[in-house]
Amino acid sequence: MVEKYKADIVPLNAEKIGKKPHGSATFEVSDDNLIIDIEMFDTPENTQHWEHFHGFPDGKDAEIATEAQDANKDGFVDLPETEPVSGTTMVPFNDAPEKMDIRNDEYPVSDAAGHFKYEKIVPLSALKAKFKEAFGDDQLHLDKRVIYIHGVPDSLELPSTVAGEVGSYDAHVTLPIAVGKIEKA
Ligand SMILES: [Cu+2]
Repeated sequence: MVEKYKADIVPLNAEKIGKKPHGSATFEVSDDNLIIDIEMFDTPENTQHWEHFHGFPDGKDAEIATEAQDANKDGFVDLPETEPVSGTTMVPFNDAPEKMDIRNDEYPVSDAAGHFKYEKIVPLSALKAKFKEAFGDDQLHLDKRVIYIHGVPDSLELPSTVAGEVGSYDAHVTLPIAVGKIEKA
């Protein structure tokens, strides 16, 4: 049996970054694999874009962040500000999602037009084992998750009120630029 999920991905922080990143994602879950397809348009060009699904380990339904989540009113919705509605970073869409290694440089890079396409076949049992290790649940619950696309160039000036530093990566890497609710297709 194959379960299918999809997400329409809409811009976040568009006014501040001067781009309106948008796109779509599909997820196909079979017995053995999770097949992921993500395509994005109009992202900041020539930039690596972190992308993940975010959610709540306790099973609460995650929602997409909007301007309303700009708690400190600095004009930016940064990564920490998404957490009350979207939960925490869970699974990366990078070279090896099943490793659940969030902090690396193995995410897609947009071309000169701001386009990128990400396709990955993930071994589901490995991912579920790792997911259980991290969150105590061996089910991904994709229909309770949201997908985030992050990343603006270092050259974009961010006020010091924009948070989101993760290890050695600063808020440019983690700034959310687009988000979509994952739903059963
Ligand atoms: Cu993320």
